[in-house]
Amino acid sequence: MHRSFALLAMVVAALPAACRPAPSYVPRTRDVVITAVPLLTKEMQAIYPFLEQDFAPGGVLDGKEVYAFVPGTVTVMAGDTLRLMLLNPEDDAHTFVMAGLALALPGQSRTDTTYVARTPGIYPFFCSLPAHAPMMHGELVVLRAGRRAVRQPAR
Ligand SMILES: [Cu+2]
Repeated sequence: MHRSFALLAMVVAALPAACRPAPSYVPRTRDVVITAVPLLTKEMQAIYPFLEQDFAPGGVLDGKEVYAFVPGTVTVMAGDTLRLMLLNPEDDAHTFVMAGLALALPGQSRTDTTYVARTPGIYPFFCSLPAHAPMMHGELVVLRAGRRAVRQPAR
């Protein structure tokens, strides 16, 4: 019996990686830092003169300012625990809203929280301030964990 098992183990080890069963995934804790970054704000009109027209009534940014969450996409595996650090280094306030989570991000603040990515899917996160929508957003991508989580592309 031991000999058969050893032979099987040798055969499996000799298979190309694509043919071997993927190991079961063990959820982990991930540190994720997301920063609110100003891209085109009213304060920048002195640097970019074109912004004066953009922010004027009827301009393409009338009533808006462009901010981003960096990174805009966070990818984890189902079951992972995220230690989220949300940084807002500038003086304007923001929010961070996602399924099951709604946080105020005051100016020049750091907000720490924990989030468990339980279910596979794509979850948008965004700032809920109307002047920052729809530009200030991102996505949490939660991949299915388990033996079939990692697949080779079809040929
Ligand atoms: Cu905002």
